[in-house]
Amino acid sequence: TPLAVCFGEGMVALVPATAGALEICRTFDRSLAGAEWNTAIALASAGVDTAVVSRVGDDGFGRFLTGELRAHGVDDSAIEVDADAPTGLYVKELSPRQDGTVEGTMHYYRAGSAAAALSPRTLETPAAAALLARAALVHTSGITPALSDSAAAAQDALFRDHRPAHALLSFDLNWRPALWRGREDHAKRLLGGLARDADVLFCTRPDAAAVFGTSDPDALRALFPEPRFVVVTDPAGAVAFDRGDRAQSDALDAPVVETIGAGDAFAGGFLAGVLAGLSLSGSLARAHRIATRAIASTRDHVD
Ligand code: KDG
Repeated sequence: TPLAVCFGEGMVALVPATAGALEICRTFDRSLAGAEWNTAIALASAGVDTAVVSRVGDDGFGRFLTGELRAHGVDDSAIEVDADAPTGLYVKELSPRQDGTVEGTMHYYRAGSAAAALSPRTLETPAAAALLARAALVHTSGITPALSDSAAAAQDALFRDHRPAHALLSFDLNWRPALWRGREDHAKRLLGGLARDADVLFCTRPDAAAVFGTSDPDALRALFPEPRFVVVTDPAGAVAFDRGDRAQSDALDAPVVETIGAGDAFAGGFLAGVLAGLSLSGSLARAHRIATRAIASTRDHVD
């Protein structure tokens, strides 16, 4: 069976038990987060053989995260444990909306985390090199190069010197301006280059507008003719392109609680469809089904 390898930072998310300002929230649920890790869990839950290449701290949160991956059937053999730096953390703030859903805001506690020390060497460890050598798919996102210069160098290596010869390289734009403060122009150029060099590009309409200057799927396809797949999403649905093919789909009519992590699950479902040889619309349908599970709770990953 084809192997998928996801590359990026895993984090613990602390999610309040009830909506409201953080100054009044007393009880938090600890769960796994991190875009590429959420996608890894979605891929595994769709039946794909999946591994994560990353780094965590030698601490309880790091052991919790790798345990969660294993519980979801994801291979954690290429996750380095850093004795000197902590596992990344974020706190989600939940603000009630008029329509009964809640809006999540992310507060990061990740500067200097174990994953910020990702570097090209991470890809050269025997465990990571072995996984990459047999990967059919490698997935990463625009969050990883924001972590540090060495993490950006690692991602650059993944796209060039260490690019697995026979794997599809998948890139989710994941625009996180909070991680790029004061370096937005540099970030947009960098992310544009990565998007251009990927085989699969995922982006939301608002992220595409912010980074590429347009949210129109056909204009984005014109900007990125090279990747075989371009997938543009918004809460109402998605448009996907594969060579000459174009498919459009509506989001399922399912309960929405909170949407952070939905895009990661969507990417996992879509990529599982591609690996299984489904049609473009078949892959979109699979993506919507899994994303529906991610938006049904305040957690980021699918259970
Ligand atoms: O897509 C959801 C992710 O954004 C969330 O799990 C946290 O990885 C994260 C990030 O860096 O924002």
